[in-house]
Amino acid sequence: MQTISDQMIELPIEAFGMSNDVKIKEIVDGLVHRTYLVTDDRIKYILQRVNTYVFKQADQVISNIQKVTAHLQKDHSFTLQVPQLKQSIDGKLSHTGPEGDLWRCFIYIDGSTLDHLDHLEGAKEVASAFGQFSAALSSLSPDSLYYTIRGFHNPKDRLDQFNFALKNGKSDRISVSGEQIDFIKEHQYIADKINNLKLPLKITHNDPKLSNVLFNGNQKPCAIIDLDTVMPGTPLNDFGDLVRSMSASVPEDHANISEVFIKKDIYQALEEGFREGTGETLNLQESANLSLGPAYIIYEQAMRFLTDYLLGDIYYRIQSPEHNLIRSKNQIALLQSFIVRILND
Ligand code: GN1
Ligand code: MG
Repeated sequence: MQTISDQMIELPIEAFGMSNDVKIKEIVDGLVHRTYLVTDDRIKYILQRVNTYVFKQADQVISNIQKVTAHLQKDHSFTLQVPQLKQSIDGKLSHTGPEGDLWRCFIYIDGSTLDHLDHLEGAKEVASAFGQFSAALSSLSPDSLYYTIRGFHNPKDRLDQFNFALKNGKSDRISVSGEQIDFIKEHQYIADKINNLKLPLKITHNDPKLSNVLFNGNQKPCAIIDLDTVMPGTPLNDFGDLVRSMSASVPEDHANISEVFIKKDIYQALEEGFREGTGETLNLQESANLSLGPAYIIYEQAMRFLTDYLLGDIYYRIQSPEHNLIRSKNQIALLQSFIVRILND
């Protein structure tokens, strides 16, 4: 065990066969897990404590990752590097600590994430990489994967959670969020539209944002990471989250909403890249309705942040009491811009 002193988190170094002489650095990124870069005699690993509040069935997450990575590794047309789990000394792909804390360890991929990317060619390459990921997994049956988070991008489930928060949330927070609550109610038609399409289930990444892509020294995508939410879904949602995260003018928690808008040229580059990457695996119905993906995902994210705010910040990590409300207002502004600049254009 090694302890990170300021947080008193014990890292199960020995359980993954590393020496007691490792270097540890916390990677503060992502809103869900705790992530550490561990260097053992110049070999690097990514050690993560899985958030079992978010992922209730962590063994199913590990099982999905194992199936998906094995499938991608066999597919020689998939040119990106594939994350690989390191076995524990017990021969397992995860380790449970004394307090039921669940850990897993990836072999480090030599690459880095980018905070922002706003040149068109880069945006196209990222979208194409996620498209290729989707295309490569089109030959793996969606039935072979677990739903690692129930109803993750299911419009009905998200609306149920929102309505639950309206009934059971903190009354002071409900009263200051009237405008946002009304907006969510008035835009439910977006959720209904995508629901009514009855799109076929396919394997999707479900968190395809810029920070889940590793870039090599030439600034080209070299790996897609964060496979926790790879499960059955629709490619429209993957395209949606790409647009949400990459074509926004500012980060998702930027408080000055007058500066929030969709960059149309980036949107177009993402669309081109995603269509190129998915190729023939995108069917006609998906292709014709592609722009509904971002509309829904931005709407859903506005609703998720607001739901969490009303319930008292139980899901997303926050840095200030109003963080989730700021995020929700930001996503609402982004959706308004998307409707004007893309959907109704
Ligand atoms: C969470 O932890 P991270 O940053 O990869 C969330 C995504 C949201 C995102 C918003 C499992 O992702 O769905 O889009 O925050 N992941 C989960 O920043 O809920
Ligand atoms: Mg994630």
